[in-house]
Amino acid sequence: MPSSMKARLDALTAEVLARIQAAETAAALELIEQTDLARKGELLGLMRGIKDLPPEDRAAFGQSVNQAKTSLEAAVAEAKQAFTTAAVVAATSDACFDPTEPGGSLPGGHLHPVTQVRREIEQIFMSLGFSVVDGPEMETEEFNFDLLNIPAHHPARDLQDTMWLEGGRVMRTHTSPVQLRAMREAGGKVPVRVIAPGRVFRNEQPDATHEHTFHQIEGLMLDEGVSVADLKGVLRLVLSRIFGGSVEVRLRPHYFPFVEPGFELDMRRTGSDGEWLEILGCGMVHPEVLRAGGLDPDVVSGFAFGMGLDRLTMMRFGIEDVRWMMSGDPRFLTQF
Ligand code: FA5
Repeated sequence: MPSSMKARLDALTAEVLARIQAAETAAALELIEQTDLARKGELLGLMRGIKDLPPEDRAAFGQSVNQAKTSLEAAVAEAKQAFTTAAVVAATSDACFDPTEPGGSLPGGHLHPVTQVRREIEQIFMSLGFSVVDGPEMETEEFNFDLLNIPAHHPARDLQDTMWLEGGRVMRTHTSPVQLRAMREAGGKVPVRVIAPGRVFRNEQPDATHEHTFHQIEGLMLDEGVSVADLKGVLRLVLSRIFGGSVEVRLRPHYFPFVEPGFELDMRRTGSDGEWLEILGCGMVHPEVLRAGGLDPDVVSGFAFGMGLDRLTMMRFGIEDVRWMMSGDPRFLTQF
């Protein structure tokens, strides 16, 4: 083997080994692997000169290069291991380190305030014998308006700005269409005692008290001989439970096409001279609506209501702006 090639191999091996021993970080070692020990590095480049050697020397030279490569790779691996060990020793040599200590806790999520209040209200109504039902958010014009005694071209349609979809469908503007679905589901039988919580949609410019997407809870109680006294009694009981303590309620006449008579219900805490707060719309189910639901208004009567769940939640927690509800902002949500 020509001594010049062997001498270059030995010198190169010594140089690379010195670099490995001088490396101060694991990253520096990786760089050596990617350059000096790479296929295109000078060390393996020596292999290309093998063809200039006499045939009898070629095998021995190839072996020497391979050995040099293997021993340098082992040196890199050993140096890397030393860095890892040093890092672990550094991390654990702290007198306070306790390997048995449980890991730090991850921040936990929780239910949205609207969901918390919805679930509470569901529990209260279930304890009174109501069941919780559901209806579609995309409704037909028939269920959202017609069957609720709001005929086409009637000005009452303008009371709720509607998001219209193709094919005469709408995003439901209120949960009242579920009244009809529940009556039909019951197949003309009473009693019917249901609540239907859910999202509703209106084509509104949001402000502090109005959102385009918000939540209502519809309620419907039908039987023989249900009166306005039942309506007032049930809602007063439920609101007292929601707000913890006795509340007063008052009914103000209000027009909704699907009830007769219709009311807005206001509440305030018993004994307080505070302001009356408008909470929900309600009334005795209109005879036309009972008929549309397959019931005989001469036999069956009942009340319905639609409460604004976001506004109830705002009152419950003292939230000033309804737009926070849909914001998804953790600065808001983590307060509840
Ligand atoms: C209705 O939607 C009727 N369907 C309620 C009803 C049901 C009456 C059954 C009679 C019998 P109204 O549009 O007033 O009514 O809405 C009911 C409640 O939803 C309001 O009292 C209010 O609390 C809430 N609400 C209405 N519009 C918005 C809005 N843009 N953003 C947030 N809450 C709203």
